[in-house]
Amino acid sequence: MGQLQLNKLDQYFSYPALQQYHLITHQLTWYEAQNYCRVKYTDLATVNNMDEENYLVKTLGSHVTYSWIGLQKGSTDRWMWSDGSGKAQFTKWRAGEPNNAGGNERCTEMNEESEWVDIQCEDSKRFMCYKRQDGKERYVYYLNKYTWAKSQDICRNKHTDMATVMNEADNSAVSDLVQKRLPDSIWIGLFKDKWMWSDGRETSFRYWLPDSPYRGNCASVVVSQQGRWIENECTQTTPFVCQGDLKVKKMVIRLKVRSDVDPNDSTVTSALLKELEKSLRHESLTDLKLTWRNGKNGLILQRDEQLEVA
Ligand SMILES: [Ca+2]
Repeated sequence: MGQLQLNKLDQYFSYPALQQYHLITHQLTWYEAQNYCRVKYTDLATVNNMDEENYLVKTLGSHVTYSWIGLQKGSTDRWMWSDGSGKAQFTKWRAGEPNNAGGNERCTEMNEESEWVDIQCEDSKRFMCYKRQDGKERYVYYLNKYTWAKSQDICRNKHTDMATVMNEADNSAVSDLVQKRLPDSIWIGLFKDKWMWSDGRETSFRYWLPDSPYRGNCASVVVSQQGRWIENECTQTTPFVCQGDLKVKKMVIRLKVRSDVDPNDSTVTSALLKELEKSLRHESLTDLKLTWRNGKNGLILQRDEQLEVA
């Protein structure tokens, strides 16, 4: 049996590109979509921050109008940070707060005594943003008064996000800045919601479309609204976005072999398979199974006269 040359193997195959989001254009209910994503990929898409939101919008392109993401209303309210960092660990509530007066207090102000109070998000207030720069976080105090959602938009567009207060030192820093410039009560980035990610992550980035009339327990992305999210009935059927790697990977490898042996001799083809497998395992691929795929005329290997050296 002649010598088989498999040196330049890497030129003949490539790995599937690793992508976090996958648009699936089948129209399914939220639950069907969740099941589909869990079987084929990892889960429905989670969006953790503005960078991922932008990538999501890019993934959707103009292929669809609406798309499910992995956000669903749960049963428990939690106090979360606007910048996505999740549930509040440190809090500085005024005595008797949060009291959810009138049943609709879902946003947080820091009062002039540096204590926190839950109030309605529709109130207009001065607000505190922060920007991340060179690994440091700096607060930026805005004197114009807006609703909590509008303040959030401004902070995200001009800086990083609304102010996150992780400890006593942060709380003093925010409060000092307010006292020095113009003492008032201000919005901070703390809000309350029941929404949960399908993959179990406790991140709290939200990108709701303001004043949407739709109500429901599942979150849908509206492509025509810069990818902002709306509540939607979970039984509606729309396309959706999954995240994670495809669980079943299939690669078709085309290879050229320079040899003087008979290409349709089964000992040749099985020896080739062995060599290929060795080579692929060397590329740190595990759990792989190689088979030959017949060509058009039923032959596995076909002579390429121009390449053949007799
Ligand atoms: Ca209150």
